[in-house]
Amino acid sequence: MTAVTDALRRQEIELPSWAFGNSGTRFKVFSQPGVPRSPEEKIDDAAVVHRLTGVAPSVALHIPWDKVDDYAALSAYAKEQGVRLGAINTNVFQDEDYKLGSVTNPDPRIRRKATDHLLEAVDIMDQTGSRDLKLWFSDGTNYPGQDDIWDRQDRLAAALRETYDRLGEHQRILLEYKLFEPAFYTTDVPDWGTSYAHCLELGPKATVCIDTGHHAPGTNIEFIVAFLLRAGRLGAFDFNSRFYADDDLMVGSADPFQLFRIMNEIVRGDALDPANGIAFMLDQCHNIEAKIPAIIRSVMNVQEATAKALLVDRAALREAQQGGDVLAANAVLMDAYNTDVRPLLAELRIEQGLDPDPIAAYRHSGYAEKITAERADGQQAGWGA
Ligand code: PSV
Ligand code: MN
Ligand code: MN
Repeated sequence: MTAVTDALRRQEIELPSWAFGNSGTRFKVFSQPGVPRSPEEKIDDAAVVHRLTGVAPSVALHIPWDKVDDYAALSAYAKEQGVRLGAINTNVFQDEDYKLGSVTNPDPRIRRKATDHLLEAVDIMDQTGSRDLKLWFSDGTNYPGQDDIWDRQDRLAAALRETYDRLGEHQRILLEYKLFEPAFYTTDVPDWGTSYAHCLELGPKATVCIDTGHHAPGTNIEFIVAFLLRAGRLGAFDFNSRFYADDDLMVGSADPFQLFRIMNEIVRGDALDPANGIAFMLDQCHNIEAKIPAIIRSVMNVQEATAKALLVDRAALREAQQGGDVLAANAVLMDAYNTDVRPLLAELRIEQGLDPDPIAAYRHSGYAEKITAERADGQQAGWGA
C-alpha cells in the first residue's frame, strides 16, 4: 500500500488558466460572479485549488489571453502563491486573418504572422521557465476542393520545423490533435497518427498531447495512450469529459471507467511520476457550474481514477493474461475499478495536513464570497472574450 500512497503523493495535475474565466457555447457566454480579471487573479484561484488538494502545483497560460508585460514577474508572483507556471498555449484561432487557417493558410503573410506567434510563445517560455509549448491548430477546410490537403501538410511541417528549431534544450512541443471543429471537412491535425508523424519528423523534443474530448465517439483512447507511451511520444493529456464532441466537461464525470482505463495504461507504462515527463493537464470549461469547486472536483476525479489504477494487482493480471484466462484478467481490473478509494484519499489528505473533503473546505473557506465582493467589475479575456 505504501507504493500506492507514495505515487499518489507525488502526482501532479496542471490547471488551465482559462478554466477560471467566463465561458460558454457558440450560443451564449454566461458570466459568473467573482471571475478573475487578470492573469494574477487566475493564478490566485489556481493556488486555492492547489492549497486544498495538494496535487495541482502548476498553471498553464494561454497567450494572448494571459498577456502581461513581464512574464518573469508573473512567474515570481505564481511562486509567491505556491504554484508555478506550466505549459504555454498558443492562440492562432481568434483573429480575422485566420479565417482560412493559420500556419497552413494559403497566404504566406498570414503563415508568417502565425509562426511568429509560435516563436513569441517560446520567448515567453524562456521568461516563465516553462518546459512545454502546447500547439493546437484550428486549421482545416470546410469544403472539398477548398484547398490542397498535401500543400497544407507541407505548410504545417514548415511552421513546426521553424518552431522546433527555436526550442531551448529543455523545452518541448506538445502537438495536440482534434478530429473536427471549427473546420468541418478536413482538419490539418485531426488525429494522433498525424500528430505522431509530425513529431517523429521533428525530433525527440516533439510529443503528442491527447485531449480526451478530441476523438470520434467510441475511439479507444487507452490504446492510443499505450501506443504512444511505448513509442516514447506521449507528452501530455488535456483531460475533460465528453458525451458528444468537444464538450469540455469535468474529467471523469461522463465516463469514469474510461478515465480509469487511461490511468491504468499510465501506471502500466510507469508514466505517472512527474519525473517521467507526462503532463497531466485539465482543459475544461465550466459554463453552468461554479468554476473553482468544479476544478477541485475534476482534480479529485483524476486522483480517484489514479488510485484505482494503482490498486490493480499487476502480478495477478500478468499471470491471468499469460495463462490466457480472459475472465480472471478482466476480474483483476474490475476489482480495482470497483474499489471505493475515497477513504484512502481522505486519509492521505489528512496525513498531508489537508482537509479530507476539499470541496467542503472550499465552501467553508469564504473564498467564493471574497472574490465575488472584490471582483465586481470584471471579465478577463478568454473563451468569454
Ligand atoms: C479547442 O478545441 C481547445 O479546447 C483545444 O483543446 C485547446 O487545447 C484549447 O482549446 C485551448 O487552446
Ligand atoms: Mn485541449
Ligand atoms: Mn478542445
